[in-house]
Amino acid sequence: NRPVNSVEMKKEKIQKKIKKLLAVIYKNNLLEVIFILLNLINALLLRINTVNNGLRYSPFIIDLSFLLIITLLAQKIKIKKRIYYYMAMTILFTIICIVNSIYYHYYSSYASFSIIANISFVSDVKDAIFKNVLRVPDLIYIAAPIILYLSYYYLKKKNKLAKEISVNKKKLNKSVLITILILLISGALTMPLSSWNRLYKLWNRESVVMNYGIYIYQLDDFFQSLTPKINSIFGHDKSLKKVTDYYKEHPYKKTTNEYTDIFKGKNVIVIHAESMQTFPMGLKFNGKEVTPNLNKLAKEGIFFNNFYAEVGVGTSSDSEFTFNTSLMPSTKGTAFVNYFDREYVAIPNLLKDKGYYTFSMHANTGDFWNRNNMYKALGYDDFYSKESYVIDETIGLGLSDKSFFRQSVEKIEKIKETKDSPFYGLLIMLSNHTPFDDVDLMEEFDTTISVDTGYSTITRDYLEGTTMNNYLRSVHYADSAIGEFIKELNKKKLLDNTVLIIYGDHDARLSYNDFNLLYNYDAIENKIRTEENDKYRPYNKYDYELDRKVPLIIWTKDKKYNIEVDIPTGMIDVLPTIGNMLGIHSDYQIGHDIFSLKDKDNTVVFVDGSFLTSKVYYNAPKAEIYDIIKEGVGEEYIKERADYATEIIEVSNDIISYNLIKELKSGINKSN
Ligand code: GP9
Ligand code: MN
Repeated sequence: NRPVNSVEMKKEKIQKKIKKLLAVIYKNNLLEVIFILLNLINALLLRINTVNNGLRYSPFIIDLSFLLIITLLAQKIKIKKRIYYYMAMTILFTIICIVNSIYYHYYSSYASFSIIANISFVSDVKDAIFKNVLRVPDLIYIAAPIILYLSYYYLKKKNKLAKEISVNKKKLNKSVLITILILLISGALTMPLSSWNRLYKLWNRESVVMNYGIYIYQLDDFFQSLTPKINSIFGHDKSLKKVTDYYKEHPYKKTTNEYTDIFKGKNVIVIHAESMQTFPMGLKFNGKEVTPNLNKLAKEGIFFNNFYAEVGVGTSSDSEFTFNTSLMPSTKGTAFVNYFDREYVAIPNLLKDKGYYTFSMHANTGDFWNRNNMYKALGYDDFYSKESYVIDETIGLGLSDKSFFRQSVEKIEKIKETKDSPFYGLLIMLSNHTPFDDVDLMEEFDTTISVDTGYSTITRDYLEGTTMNNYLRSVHYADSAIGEFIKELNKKKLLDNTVLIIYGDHDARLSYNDFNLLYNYDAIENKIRTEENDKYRPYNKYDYELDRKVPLIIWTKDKKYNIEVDIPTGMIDVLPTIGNMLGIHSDYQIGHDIFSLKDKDNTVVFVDGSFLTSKVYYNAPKAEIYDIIKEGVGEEYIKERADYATEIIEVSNDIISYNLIKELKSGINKSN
């Protein structure tokens, strides 16, 4: 049967080539193939056992590439000795799988070197192993090193192990490298863009394993756990001096104002409003407010209308960090993830010292942002995370805000009944989280505009298809969840003797074009207004950057304190300002009590060194000044504040990296 045309000839050629390649592999690399297969299966089993995504393409391909690289590294080792290397690697990978498998069933997340290195954790692990010891799926991975050794033994006996490589080594290595590259590119193409960011931030460990597989996750975790340790080896003395000098120059001085101690001894409920910005509070559609509940609270309480979250890559967690400690967030990693084993002075710690019961409630896994661990350092007595809630209605990332609040009220009621002390509780919302596109909550708010053209009324769904549209509906849902929560609290008499604090944790990363459409849409013409139009609302890139504002509201049921504060205020100012009301302070707070500012010209610092005052916004990376009051400010004004911005960023970084609060505290104790 001779081939009749060129296609078949080509086919036969390829078949021959594959056969030849297989023969070469069979002769030279049987051990490698078995090694790769076994560890690939283990990684797959682990994913089936944990995230249950055995069929996903990218982690499979990345595991394969990773294992190919491991075999490439073995090429430097003598053929006879390679089995030791492969055995050692297989045992290591098997341990990684077993530990993560056990860990996952206990904590719903993956193990981390930095967390395992933490002593207080060891007893938990013992607990985990004890509770899980009889689970067969956690031990199934052991088969890999056993099979590898048996195969080696068998191959050796049958004389099928390669004694000497029979092909051009360089050529082989090159083709393996090309294969790895192709595999990696094909894997990358199937991954969502956000997964790259997660690999770097490592705040959502589950998603990293889901996209990159267990081996890359553990490698990533290893280096990330090492970074803060390496950072804190060098430069300690210089930093200690800088920080000590800073506090000598800016010591905490008690000032009293009309708000001092007004809430002393009261219960505190803090709502962490996910991605809640300030601008929706000023919007109405068809006569209906987007955020009627927040608007009401703002009117009846103390409303900071020029308030900014000062987050870095740690987003939600940075907000919590800065709110509670009055330090800027870390710019070398994330305080919650990389520096949870440090000492901090935080609102929960301070109130605990005053006899409060402190807790946090959040219906996501406790491992997100490493809250499980960081909360111990911040001083929370208890953390009611996902396991404490019945997931009976989900939106976006997890339990819906309405259900979360419903269930939380019951818990707070119980706390009030059983604890003989005032309480401080943080409630972290979840539904209004990017990408804001959960269909269930979409139908609730109509964002169309109706205009009278003189002849008829036309309705324009002008925001249709934009993230802005989804965001506003999602915000409306979150607002109504807050409204329901307050109603329930009131019913259960939980608002008496209680202060409610609400903050937006960071902006929602909406686009400039979405804002411009929102502010400059001409419904009659059905287009966006330009500068030539009389009704054009000026909106430049700095107006856009300043639209990142988030609300901060302090409210009590008696509506005794109602005032709107337009002084630029940052998250860092929360502890000094609210602390003054609660009768607490931190010796290390860097922010200011807004009600004690002499010239009312506060400087809000952002993590990239940019800053805002009531006169200017300064964009540090671009070194551009946006003159808000259009009166012009001197160079000195900018320089002074730019230096201050750098200083407080550095001081905060040093405190966090070198665990300086611990040292400063013991210094103070010594001098006392
Ligand atoms: C996670 C939630 C969201 O539990 O707080 O975090 P974010 O993505 O906003 O940083
Ligand atoms: Mn957030």
